[in-house]
Amino acid sequence: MADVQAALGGAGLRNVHVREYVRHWAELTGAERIEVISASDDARLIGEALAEREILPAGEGRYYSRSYVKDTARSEERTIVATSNPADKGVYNNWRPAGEMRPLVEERMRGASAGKTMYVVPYLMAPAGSPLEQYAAGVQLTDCRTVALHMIRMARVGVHYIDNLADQNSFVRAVHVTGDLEKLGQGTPGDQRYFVTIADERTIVHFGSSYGGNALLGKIAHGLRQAAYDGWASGEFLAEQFMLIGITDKLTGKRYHVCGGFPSASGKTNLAMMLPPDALADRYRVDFYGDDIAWLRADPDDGKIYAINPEFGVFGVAKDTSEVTNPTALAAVAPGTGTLFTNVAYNDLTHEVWWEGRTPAPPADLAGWRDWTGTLISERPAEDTGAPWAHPNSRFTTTLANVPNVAPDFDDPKGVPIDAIIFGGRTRDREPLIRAITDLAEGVYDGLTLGAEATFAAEGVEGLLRYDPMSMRPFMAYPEGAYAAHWLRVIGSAASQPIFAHVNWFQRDPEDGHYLWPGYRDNLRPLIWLLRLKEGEVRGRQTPVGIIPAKDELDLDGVTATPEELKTILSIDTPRWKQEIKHREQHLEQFAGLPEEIWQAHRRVAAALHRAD
Ligand code: SPV
Ligand code: MN
Repeated sequence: MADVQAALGGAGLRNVHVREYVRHWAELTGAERIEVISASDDARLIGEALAEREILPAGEGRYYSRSYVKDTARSEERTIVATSNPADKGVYNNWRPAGEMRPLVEERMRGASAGKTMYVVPYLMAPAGSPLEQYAAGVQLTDCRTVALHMIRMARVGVHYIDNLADQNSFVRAVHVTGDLEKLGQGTPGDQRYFVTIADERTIVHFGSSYGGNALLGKIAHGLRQAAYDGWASGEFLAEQFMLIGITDKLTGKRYHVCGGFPSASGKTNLAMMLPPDALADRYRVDFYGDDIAWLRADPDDGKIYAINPEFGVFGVAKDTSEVTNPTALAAVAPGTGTLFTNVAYNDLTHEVWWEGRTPAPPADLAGWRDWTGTLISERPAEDTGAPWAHPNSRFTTTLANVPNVAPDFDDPKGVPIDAIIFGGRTRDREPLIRAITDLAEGVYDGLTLGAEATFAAEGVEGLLRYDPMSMRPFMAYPEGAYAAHWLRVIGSAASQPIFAHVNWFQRDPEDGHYLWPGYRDNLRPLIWLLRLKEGEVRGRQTPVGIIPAKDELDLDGVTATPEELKTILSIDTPRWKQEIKHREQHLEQFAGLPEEIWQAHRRVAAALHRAD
């Protein structure tokens, strides 16, 4: 048994509530040693992990790890939000009673860290000094060193974050136990994994994984699920799966900030790290704040909505990251950045890494290359020759400060004032390049009906989108009706309202399927139009589903799209929208207690479409 008090005392951790919490879980999990971690321990932990071959060198100051083959992504089916109030049950939060879940998880965690070190990771999911700091402190316990290394990159980690709390008992208790990964029946009816946020006790208990959102508890479990619940319970803020960028007009000196949600595979990280297209680079600068989470609050002093990125790093999908799609991400994982790669392909001899889309073709010389499972590429069985080298959910983990265009004020505790909130899903039809929405209820309605094409055509009815409200479907922590009401209340309390917009970079030609818009850097153009619309510099064209750019209002200098392509992406397909509105109605009907303002917004849009023929 670990000598808990000696370990905590040695680390200078004085907070008595934290000490009691660590003692309780050390005893329950049977951990052999306790070690308190601060960010300054990184080099030592890296050295130990290299010595144990938990990670491998991947060039100067970069590292590589492989996960267990059945532990490669978040598991939505095994993720639960529990509370003691049955009224907290929503459609997507997978609610279960706290009293039922706690013993189930504890039973699995009991003795499961025997022989291991339990790392105590005190962290803050906010820039220090943020007005939301009281919701940001947490202490993750983990029995996996690689998870501790990831936490140091993804959150602000250090004992002082937890010892100086105004309310010493106000921290999230986040317990992670890996379990015996080979015996957990992942994906079978006997699946042993449980990823539970007991939201009304501010306690997170995750058992049965060491990967991503299942194991790095600051990010998704605290930064989204727990924070969304806290934001609602306190009435103070929203926690959303949003990217956050700054756009500076160098001519006028004005700075704007845009945040927004995108379902997975809809280009959120590429947008967050975007650079301006060459033709606009003299006039505009784009700054990176965050690619995955934003907390939003109304500031009583100036009546604006402010956003922070509570994270300290980026846990980005490696697949398809290249000089063309995202050069800033490549710079952020360059030698010397301390980046951790997981489940990409790795070369034993050269220590290089590679993933699908990194270069048009895989390395020609196969010597030393192994796929994400560790199998030598040259020895893969014939039936596997076409299989990807990297897992599709392989990742890079690097800090925000490594992103070359990180905003100079990314660490500002106050956050940045938000001018626009955007939503966008991958859709081959119906959604134009951009449509702006100036009414709050219509903006929230648009977020609630955000959808993207289902990945597998067989999954759905023709033309039916997979709805992902505000891109929060996997992270919803309380009922959707209350969620919509909370949005209306928080944003509605601001004297100066952000403008909303829906964007779509992925419209295709119905005949040959080619993309009608070049995307990537050129996505800055519709955003600039949106900000100009908000400033009253352009007027756009009103349609039943929002304002779209009038011909000549978009700056298209250097864009290769043809006039026909532009015409399609800047128009509304009314018959398709009439069909869409029926799907939306069914989608919204699932949500009990949806505010009347949202239904009114829906009916206004439906009536406007009906009139447009
Ligand atoms: C996501 O899946 O949306 C992520 C990665 O941001 S994970 O942390 O694994 O949830
Ligand atoms: Mn995410």
